[in-house]
Amino acid sequence: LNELTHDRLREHVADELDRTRRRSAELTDAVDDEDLVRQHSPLMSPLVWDLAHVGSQEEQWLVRGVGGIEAIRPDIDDLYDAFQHSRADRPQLPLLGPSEARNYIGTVREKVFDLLERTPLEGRELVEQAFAFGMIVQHEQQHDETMLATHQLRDGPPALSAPPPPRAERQGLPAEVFVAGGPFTMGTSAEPWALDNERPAHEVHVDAFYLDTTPVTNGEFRRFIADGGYDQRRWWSEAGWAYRRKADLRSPRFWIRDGGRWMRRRFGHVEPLPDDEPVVHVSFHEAAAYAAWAGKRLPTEAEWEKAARFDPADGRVHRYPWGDADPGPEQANLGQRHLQPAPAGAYPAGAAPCGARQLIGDVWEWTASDFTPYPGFVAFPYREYSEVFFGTEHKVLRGGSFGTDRSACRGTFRNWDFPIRRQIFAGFRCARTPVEG
Ligand code: AVJ
Ligand code: FE
Repeated sequence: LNELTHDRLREHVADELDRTRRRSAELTDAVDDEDLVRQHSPLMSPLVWDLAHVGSQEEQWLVRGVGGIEAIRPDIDDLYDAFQHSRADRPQLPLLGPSEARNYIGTVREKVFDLLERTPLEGRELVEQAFAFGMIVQHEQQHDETMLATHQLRDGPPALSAPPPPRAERQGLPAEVFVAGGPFTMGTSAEPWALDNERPAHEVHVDAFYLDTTPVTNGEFRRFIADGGYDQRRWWSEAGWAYRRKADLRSPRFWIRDGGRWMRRRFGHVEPLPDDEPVVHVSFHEAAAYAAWAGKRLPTEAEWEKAARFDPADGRVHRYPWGDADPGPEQANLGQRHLQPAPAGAYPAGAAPCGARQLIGDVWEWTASDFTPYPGFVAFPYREYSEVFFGTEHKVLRGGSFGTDRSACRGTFRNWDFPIRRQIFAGFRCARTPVEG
């Protein structure tokens, strides 16, 4: 790599840090100080916690860890350690106030830019050094999506706005696409900003399957409700039914029954439920129950990734459904550009070789898979990032949502959450095993 390349990489990292910080500022400048320190839901931290947490991690991983620079606020490490305090307990902590938090993350960021200036970003260490900065970008972007979910839970007048997503032409689109059986390469060893849980690349055999061309829509989900889906034990797993009863679920979160019709609340607006939009704010259990009712099932994450990345034309996997180019506004609804999913069938330029659409962006998609390590997994940079979450407690979600940044979303990216969670921007699509004979 020549000098120019190093400078370009440095410039790219600096741009990504700036772009990300602007989003964090937009999400937190949109409301007043009282709103920033308030807990809008026991499921979420106050926004001011996320803001300072992002700075605290940046101080610990980059300023101290990579830079070996003297600590700025070692006294607050514990306050912003997600493992020390549950989200529900965070409002009671002696947190930094809004202006203190803003000053603190600004000070950390100045040190990071000094560090970026004098970090060689070359030779053997290049990948590791660039990764540390990339991880910080992704971490802040993930918290920006979490803060967006907090906005969705917040009561009161709308604070955020964005233009509507593009329309869709669904006519002539088949309901399902076919993916032939055979091996493909799952995960990655090459993607420079891939997190530990996406590594390493390894071969996986997947039997032939059908996959829904688009995510399941509100209109389709409405039919499940109208057919008594929430009241019929037979569509639900044991854990799903127990949760359905305990939480008294009757519809996706934020749906409102208004006389004879369905409305939904979205970032402070109450509006008619759009039938053609992918359903969002459903738990894994509701997704699995719908799939059973439809005579289908949820895809495994291997199936999802094969549909998204494998191109039978060249026998290779690609970074995204459309190829190896970074996502742009033509391919996918990412990056909080629109504050809702685009109608099912949108983004023809983002279609996968198998014909499936909207695998990237719009809504996170629940898969049937538990969050477990790939063969050859090595925890990096520490066990608390992914390893401590492996097991049967969490289900994998794929593909990112309208709230996910492109830096934290790719064909190999794995998100995870508890199967009862509904405040995240999660929907699903169904899969089906071909009947033999
Ligand atoms: C990957 C979205 C499940 O929000 O708990 C943020 C990302 N990890 N800070 C989360 C994360 C540490 C993580 N998820
Ligand atoms: Fe975090």
